[in-house]
Amino acid sequence: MTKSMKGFPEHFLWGGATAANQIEGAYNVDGKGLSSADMVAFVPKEQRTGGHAIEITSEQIENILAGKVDARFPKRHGIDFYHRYKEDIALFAEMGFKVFRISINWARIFPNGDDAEPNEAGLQFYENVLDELHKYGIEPLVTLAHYETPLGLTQKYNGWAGREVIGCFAKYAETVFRRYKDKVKYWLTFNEINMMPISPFTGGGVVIDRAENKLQTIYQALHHQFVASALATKLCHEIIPNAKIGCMLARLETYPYSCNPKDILKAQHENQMNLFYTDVHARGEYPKYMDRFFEENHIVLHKEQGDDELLKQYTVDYISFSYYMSITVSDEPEHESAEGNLFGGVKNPYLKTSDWGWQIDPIGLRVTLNTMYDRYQKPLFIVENGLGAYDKVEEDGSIQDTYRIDYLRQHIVQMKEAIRDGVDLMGYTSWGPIDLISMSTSEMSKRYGFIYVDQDDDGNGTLQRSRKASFEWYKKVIATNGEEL
Ligand code: BGP
Repeated sequence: MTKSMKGFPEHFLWGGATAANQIEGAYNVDGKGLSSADMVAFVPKEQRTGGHAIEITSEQIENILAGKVDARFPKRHGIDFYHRYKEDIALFAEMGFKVFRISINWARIFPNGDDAEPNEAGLQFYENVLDELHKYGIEPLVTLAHYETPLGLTQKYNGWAGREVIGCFAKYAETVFRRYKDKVKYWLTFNEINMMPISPFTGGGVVIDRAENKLQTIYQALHHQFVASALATKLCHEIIPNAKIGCMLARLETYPYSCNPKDILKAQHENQMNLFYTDVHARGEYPKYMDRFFEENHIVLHKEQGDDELLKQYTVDYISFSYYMSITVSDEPEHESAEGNLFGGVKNPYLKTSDWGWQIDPIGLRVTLNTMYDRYQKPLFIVENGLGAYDKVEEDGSIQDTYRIDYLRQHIVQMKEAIRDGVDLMGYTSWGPIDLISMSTSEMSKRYGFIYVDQDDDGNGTLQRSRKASFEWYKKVIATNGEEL
């Protein structure tokens, strides 16, 4: 048997992934400032447009701040990880996690985003979490920005649309690199950096309603994030020489609906528009195909001297991505649209969908791993994957989430195949190992966890944690390094 036939590498990083705003709660505790995520109110399903509820206008922000809005903000309360992290980490350790992905909420460290001094209580909180992880030999994987832009930066600079935010971010990054340099080896800069065009407020605290040329604002904000990401990479390597820092993309593997060359071309374009982000991060420059896109959309990026050099010099060490579904596109409008699919496209007749209409496609994960490794030859890390589903608590208190086990099993099988194809895969952190607040809908009932949290969409419940059937299953997967699925 050749080495590549052995399956998962010996030190494969198995674990789970979360984001501060979806788990911590305690949104106004210990000096934390408000962040973009704290402003997202719960919108009932019937009132949502496009399946999600994450955009916001400047007027809404003003009204919320003025207390004129009577709404619930589920991300402000999360699942109270802030006070229960010890219990939760003990459960992750019981499953045998090798790695746990968290994000640092920037507004805990710099409450307004541009304060002169960091907030010690915020720094101490993450230090406690990191120490708790190390107590069990769990390696932290830390995202610097996971949909949490301090609201102060939105008010002052329109979030990442303002170039000033680069400097604020660099200061924040430097602060946490220095503080946690002996505790964190794996870092990520921006979560799903390609969220910016889909939801600029979520992606970068950018309020778009008053922008004259929306695309200009969006791609300018992105340019600022690219530069900030390169700066963070530079700082990380200077401060923590043995650390690895990566980028993070919501990977949207896109298929042509048919062999009609028009469909093929359309799919190729969509794939380019998705891989553009990792092209910049990994190859260190804007790909040529973006020139045409910018020209046709009247976008003129304002770059400052040194920007291009920074991008070129400080490329990422590894590429991480989330993978939930694939997308299918057609040049012919009559094909039924895949409505629930967060990122649109048409219905793929070969795929089943989740309770939320996301098209489940494990083989697409193998395709994506091969595509990305061929393109970049850098190590890959799957930092999100999972099934959002309604769970039922049986009378005896158990939760038989076999559908979740099936979903994860099928994806892990394809990861193994990709490794056999020659892909260098560092690890896998399934999304939401403990139930958390949904990013796109702010629902609690969209559950991903191995661990159930007793809380409903209205915020009622004991917050008590319990193990689902998938808990034992994942524990076995990790213990056998992916051999027993
Ligand atoms: C990714 C985000 C996560 C997350 C996940 C699942 O896009 O990085 O924050 O929540 O999607 O999405 P949802 O919560 O909408 O089901």
